[in-house]
Parts: sequence; structure tokens; C-alpha cells
Amino acid sequence: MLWSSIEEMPIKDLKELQNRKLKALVRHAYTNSPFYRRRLKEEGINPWDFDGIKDLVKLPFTKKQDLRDTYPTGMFAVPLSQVVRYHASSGTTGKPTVVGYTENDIECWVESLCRSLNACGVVRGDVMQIAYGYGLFTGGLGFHYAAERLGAGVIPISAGNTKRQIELMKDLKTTVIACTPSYMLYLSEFMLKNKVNLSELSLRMGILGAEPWSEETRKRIENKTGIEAYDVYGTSELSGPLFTECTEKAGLHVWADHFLIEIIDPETGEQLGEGEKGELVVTTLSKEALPLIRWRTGDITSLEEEKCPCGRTHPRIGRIRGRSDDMLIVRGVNVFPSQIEHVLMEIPEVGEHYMIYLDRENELDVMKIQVELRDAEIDRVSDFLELEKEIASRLKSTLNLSTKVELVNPGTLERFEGKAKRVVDRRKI
Ligand code: DLL
Repeated sequence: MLWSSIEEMPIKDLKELQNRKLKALVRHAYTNSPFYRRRLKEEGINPWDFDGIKDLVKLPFTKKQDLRDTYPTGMFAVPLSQVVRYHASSGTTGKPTVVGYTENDIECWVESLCRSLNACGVVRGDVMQIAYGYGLFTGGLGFHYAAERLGAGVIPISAGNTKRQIELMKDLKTTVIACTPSYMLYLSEFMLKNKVNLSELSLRMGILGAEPWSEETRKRIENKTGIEAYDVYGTSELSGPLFTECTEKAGLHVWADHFLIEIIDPETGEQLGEGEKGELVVTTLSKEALPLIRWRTGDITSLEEEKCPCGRTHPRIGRIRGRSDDMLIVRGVNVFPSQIEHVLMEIPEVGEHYMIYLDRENELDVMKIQVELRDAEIDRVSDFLELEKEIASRLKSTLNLSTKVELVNPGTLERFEGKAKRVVDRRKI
């Protein structure tokens, strides 16, 4: 059963709709956002001559850096009095990127995610435990509104507090959990250790995303827990969680009436063909407050345009294979190595050399940072430990993430002749 008949709109009609909406979007951005007006003028684009999808490649890309440069609301295309919600995600130097939504933007988000939840089999009467973070992160509230609209019973528990999660799961007979795949793995470990019998639970489905995971991890989760695990993708700039697999598990459906997607070669910016692996670029066709033109997500995937066996005509993207930049995702939190460097280099006792190690222990991401002292003048162990604690606490307040910090003597860490490789990611996903 479809949520909306638009999900099976003939591909030709969908393309026409996209074409019309793209022209309107360019005019809206040009007229109402000084940022886009300047950008489009620089590229010599007159929105009233712009001929839709045919001219798409003439449009300049937008990137996270543009949002940072115009912090907090310089890219917005509506007066702030029309903004009914803000979300924000972390940025490289501690400044977040801010996304605003009009009432209509929220409506499109809720409607898109309802289609997605329905496509992976969530129905009225399901009890949905939302274990994504609530607050500025889009996961919690995003799922919340869509699940309520769909008629599910929502448990807005947010992330963490595993014992309570399991208690409520038992007592309220949760059927669907929404959380990161690594948290799902952690939950299942915890249940095993605490002798929680999974067959006593009513859980039948997980909607898992916000970080990279693999087909192997899906199999492990499904085998360990007996649930069906579905992938969900989104980014805060596009609205948060948006696209999921359907029950065919053959790629994530992208709602083409709201989002126009391209796959490009991240080096050259050239468009790539169906099935080719490259960076996902998204143009928002309905967003009013913060329209995004050719937004570079930094995520590597491929495009499938053929109608899905489920009958939906909208294009699909494959599982996200990695990133084209250096952003790391640690326990669902976006971390740029430059943020870490920024914090370290503000501490006078710390030298220039550091390494970032990522491991997975008991199914949880662990980040360890080794950093050299500037000179070997700290000889009291207590001062040494104190400094490690201080660094960890500064990192925690910038990254919103706990890290293990290990100070080492000057000259101990590897030096690099070419590009430094400071990140060692040993997680197996
Ligand atoms: O993670 C939005 C979200 C919330 C998605 C809940 C799914 C569920 P950001 O914090 O802006 O937004 O992070 C977006 O996370 O560019 C990807 O690199 C990564 N990501 C998100 N979903 C997936 C996924 C939310 N299913 C960044 N597979 C994106 C791999 C994912 N990576």
C-alpha cells in the first residue's frame, strides 16, 4: 500500500514536475536569497532564461562551507518570521551549520518520511521507540512527527539510557526501533549480557541510519535479533532523516517530487551515469526557508532510475559507501579532524603532532587521540594526567563526544613525508 499516489507517478510525468519545480526554485532562490542572487549572477544565470533540468549543470554547486560562511542564516530565502523550526549540526570550528524550516518545509519533511516509513512496513498501531537524539539533531524530532502522522504510538525516549530502553521496549511492547545501527548492535549485546530474552519482546523492525553501515552488519543485526533492519538516509541540510529502503531492500527511495538528485565525480564535478559510483548531489525542489541548489552531500553512492519491483517509480540510491571529504561519523556524531586539531592547538603544552584512532569496542565506536607534548618538561605524573583530562574535556565540549586522550613524549609519533595520515579508522562496519 502506498502512502501517496505520487509514489507511482509515471517517470515521464515526474520528470516534467521536476522540471517545472526546478525553474520555480531558481527564481525563488534568486529573488529571495542575497547569497543565491550573488552566486547565480557570478555564473551569468538569468533565472527567467533558465530552462530547467536541461540547464541544471550550469548551476553552481553549494557546499557545507557556504553555510558556514553565511552563518547563521545568510543563505535563507524567507524572512525569519516565517521560520517555525531550527536545527543545527556541528561544524569544523565549533560553529554549527543552521537549517531553518517554514511550516511548509516541515510538512514536506513529515510527508516524505511518512512515505518512507510506510514503504518499509510501519503501520498504524505499531509502537515506535525513537532512540535517535532529540534536540538540534534532526533524528529524534524528524522521526517523531512522521511516526505520529502515520498513526504509530511514539516513545520519544531519545538516545542512550540502555536499561530504560529495554524496560520500555518490554513494557510498552515496542514493535519498531529507530536508532543508529551501532546502537542497535550495542542494544543486542546488552540484552545478551543481561539475559533479556529477545523472543519475549515484540520488536520486529529497526530503521537504522545516520552513519555508515554495511550489508554484513545488517545480516548480523537481523540474525542476532530476529528483526528486519532497514537503512535510512538523510542529512540535516536536506531536512534530516528522509529516505529509506522499501521492503524489497533494493536501494533507498528518493522522493523525486521534492528532491532532484545527481551523481557526480567528486574530483571533476562531472555528472556520472546510472549505476556509477560518485558523490550524491541534491537539489531541493520544495524547500522554502533554505533551498539548496546542487548541494554536495559528500556521500558516495550510485543511482538506480528503473522502477522498483515494489512499484514505486521514484529513483533509488544505493547504500552510502563512504565520503568524499574527511568527515568522520563517530557514534552518529559528525566529526571533522580539523575540529580536533583546532582544540589541540589551542593548548600551549601540546605539540603539533597527533593521531586519531577509531575502534569499535563492544559494538561501540571509540575514539582515541594520541598527542605529543610540546616539550618533555612535565615530569609529575599527576600533572600529566591532569593535562590529559583537560584535553579530553575540551574535546568533549567542542565535539559533543567522549574521547580517550593519551599524551606521548615529543618525537614519538609518526612523521609524514607527503599528506599526513592522522586518522586510523580500524572499525569494521
Ligand atoms: O544524520 C540525519 C539522519 C538522522 C539520518 C537519522 C538518518 C537517521 P547529519 O547529522 O547532518 O544528519 O549527518 C548526515 O550522516 O551526510 C552521511 O555522511 C551520514 N549518514 C546519514 N545516514 C546515513 C546512512 C543525519 N544511512 C551525514 N548511511 C550524511 C551512511 C549516513 N551514512
